[in-house]
Amino acid sequence: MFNMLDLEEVNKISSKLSATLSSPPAMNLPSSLHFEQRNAVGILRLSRPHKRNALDDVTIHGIEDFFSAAPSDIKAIVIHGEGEHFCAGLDLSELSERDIAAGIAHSQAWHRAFERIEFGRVPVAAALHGAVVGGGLELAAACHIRVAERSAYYALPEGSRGIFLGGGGSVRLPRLIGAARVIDMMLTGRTYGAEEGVALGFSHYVVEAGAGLAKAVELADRIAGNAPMTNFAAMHVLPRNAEQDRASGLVMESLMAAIAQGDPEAKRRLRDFLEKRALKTSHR
Ligand code: 1HE
Repeated sequence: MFNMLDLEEVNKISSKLSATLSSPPAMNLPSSLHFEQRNAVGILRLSRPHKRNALDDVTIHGIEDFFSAAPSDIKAIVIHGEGEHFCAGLDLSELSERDIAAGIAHSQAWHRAFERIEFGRVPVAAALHGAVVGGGLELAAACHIRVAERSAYYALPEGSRGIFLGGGGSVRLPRLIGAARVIDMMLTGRTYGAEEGVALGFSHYVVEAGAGLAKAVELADRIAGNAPMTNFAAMHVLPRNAEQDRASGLVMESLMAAIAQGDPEAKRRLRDFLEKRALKTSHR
């Protein structure tokens, strides 16, 4: 049994413990990445503007680490780039002396990092502007929602540099705009602007210059208010169902629908609707 004094002590320890558990763990990000949290939305900024946010090995590992351990009170993430461009792709200065085995390992490190984005814990929105090229486009393609400012343009300079996609782009980009267009971009260096990009499927939204981050945060905030099971299903089940055979997809859909409906959060929301209560998003 606790006496009065012990109980106070226990309460103090317990509130300290819960404060520790709900505050973001110290993140050891490289200087090329900057993190900030606004309520339930985490904002990750590519912060290497002097190199047009080119992705070096340290940044790729930082992205993998961040998406593997994003604070648990974050329900959606926005990624954007500092300076005039979203991202100039692979840091070409690191490319020079790699042998074949090191080249495969390098590409696989990008795959790991971008898989953490696409199939991680929470949905990710990208705010795009300026160059979204090469590995920068591969990074954008791994996100779930893309908002493009009018300055955004898409290209695959790999073709003219004598190299190939290595960050999952040959798998993800054809699913966005079709293999024939990706082949054209690679072979001819064709560039698409923001308006064409939204029509083709590169982005979901086009906004005015300077409005990309605010729009992406607004969308992320809305996403963060969804029931977690709905976000899980949209991120993990929807894209897999689009790829698997029809019969398996339908079974998976039934299972996911039943799981989502069975979640207490769905039951609460349905009750609120039926009892005509205003929907309160919980951001839990
Ligand atoms: C870089 C990089 C980079 C800029 N790696 N350092 N990606 C590319 O082929 C795109 C290469 N970059 C460009 O075409 C242009 O830089 C931009 C059109 C994006 C921007 O142009 P601009 O005039 O604003 O900048 P800049 O003067 O070209 O570059 C400024 C600095 O950033 C300069 O360094 P500085 O030390 O001389 O000031 C550039 O060298 C540096 N910089 N982009 C290294 N990419 C997993 S496989 C993925 C394969 C790929 O991504 S291939 C595509 C690579």
